[in-house]
Amino acid sequence: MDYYKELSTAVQNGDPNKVESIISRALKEGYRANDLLDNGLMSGIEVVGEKFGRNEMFIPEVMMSAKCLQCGMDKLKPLFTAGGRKLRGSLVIGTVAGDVHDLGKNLVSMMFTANGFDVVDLGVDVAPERFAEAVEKYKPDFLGLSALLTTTMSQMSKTVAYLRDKNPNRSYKIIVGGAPVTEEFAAEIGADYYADNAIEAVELARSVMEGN
Ligand code: B1M
Repeated sequence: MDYYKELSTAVQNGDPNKVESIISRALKEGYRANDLLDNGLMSGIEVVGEKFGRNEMFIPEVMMSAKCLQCGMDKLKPLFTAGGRKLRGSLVIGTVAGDVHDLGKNLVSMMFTANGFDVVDLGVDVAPERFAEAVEKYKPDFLGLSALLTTTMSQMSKTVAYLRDKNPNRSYKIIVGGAPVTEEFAAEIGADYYADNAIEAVELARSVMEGN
């Protein structure tokens, strides 16, 4: 039984119940959560993205596929959570203004939580002022900004500039990520770090906290 393919197809078809039942079966048979995420769920949403880009899928269908991905991530979440671990640090995270894509951000949140970080998730479409209020209130070690659209990358830049103007000596580090974001862009806008994916983001945060 190729559970990865089945899972990918269920995401493409927008069938959350099927996603849940395939994951249950696969886990019983010893499949690893990480592999089900990468080879099944993510592979399905990639195909959806390609079809969406070619106008072969439309927003209502894409939203169902997104729901499937979130459902699958929620089902796998307990397996990423290592209970009783020492708290390593804290993160405030959000998707920048004008952007409602939240699955990547949710995945980053999930991985940080699973690795013992305290996470405050501000949600989507977050204005620079709200990020500024949150870092003032929660005093995190890291601020994570996510953007999925080329058109909202400028909001990432505006947010970093706004935070710099508010507090030129900020103590927290800014991590940026999302499909259109690059390492060069991160450096250009004055973010501290770029991470390609959720695991890379948490690994780099951990190594910063450990002083490596
Ligand atoms: Co949108 N969408 N969408 N969409 N959508 C994309 C991004 C697009 C590439 C599709 C395409 O055309 N092929 C395209 C963007 C083109 C561009 O700008 N370059 C696009 C478009 C155009 C749009 C609209 C403008 C469509 C329209 O209205 N005409 C619109 C914009 C709405 C808005 O935000 N204002 C729109 C709407 C939507 C839906 C609402 C239908 C839905 C979002 C639902 C939701 O998020 N709850 C949606 C979806 C699902 C997608 C695709 C298909 C999947 C995105 C996703 O969730 N991927 C996407 C195509 C694609 O990406 N292949 C597409 C899974 C997720 C886990 O990956 O978010 O990339 P991702 O996160 C990755 C990394 O990027 C990284 O880690 C994760 C992996 O571990 N990462 C970080 C992300 N944030 C990070 C932060 C970090 C570190 C790493 O540190 C802080």
